[in-house]
Amino acid sequence: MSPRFLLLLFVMAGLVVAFAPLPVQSVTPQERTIDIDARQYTYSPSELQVNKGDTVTIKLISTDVVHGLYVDGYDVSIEANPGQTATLTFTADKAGSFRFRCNVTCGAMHPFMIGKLTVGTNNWLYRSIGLATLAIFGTVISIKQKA
Ligand SMILES: [Cu+2]
Repeated sequence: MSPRFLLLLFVMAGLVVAFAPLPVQSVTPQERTIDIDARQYTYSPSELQVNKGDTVTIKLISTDVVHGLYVDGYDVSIEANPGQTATLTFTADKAGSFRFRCNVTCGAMHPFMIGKLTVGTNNWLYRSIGLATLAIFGTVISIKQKA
């Protein structure tokens, strides 16, 4: 095989690993409980990652004034009183990136109190493992060809 053909073959294999749709869902749905601290004007954590199909329970703990949490796209919300915990449970049945934000006016910077919920499978993990394996094979073969 010519080196050029081999290179082409590896590039194509790499593209398949990176972009081919996976026929099966690679993770089984889980129940997740996530504690979120809310204070003026931030959530902690502000980035949530779950898998599609997961049952997500958010425990919103407000540490100063009344805060809310509304998830765009899912249209669910809760409100937590100062020093108290509010609980919201929903099924993450829509994949994608969704903003969640405070829906209780809590002060001057209130509109900036936002976070991100990412609902997806861990495909990228498997794909990056696949790409790494390909890269190792490619390196080994190109070394052998030079020898
Ligand atoms: Cu607010």
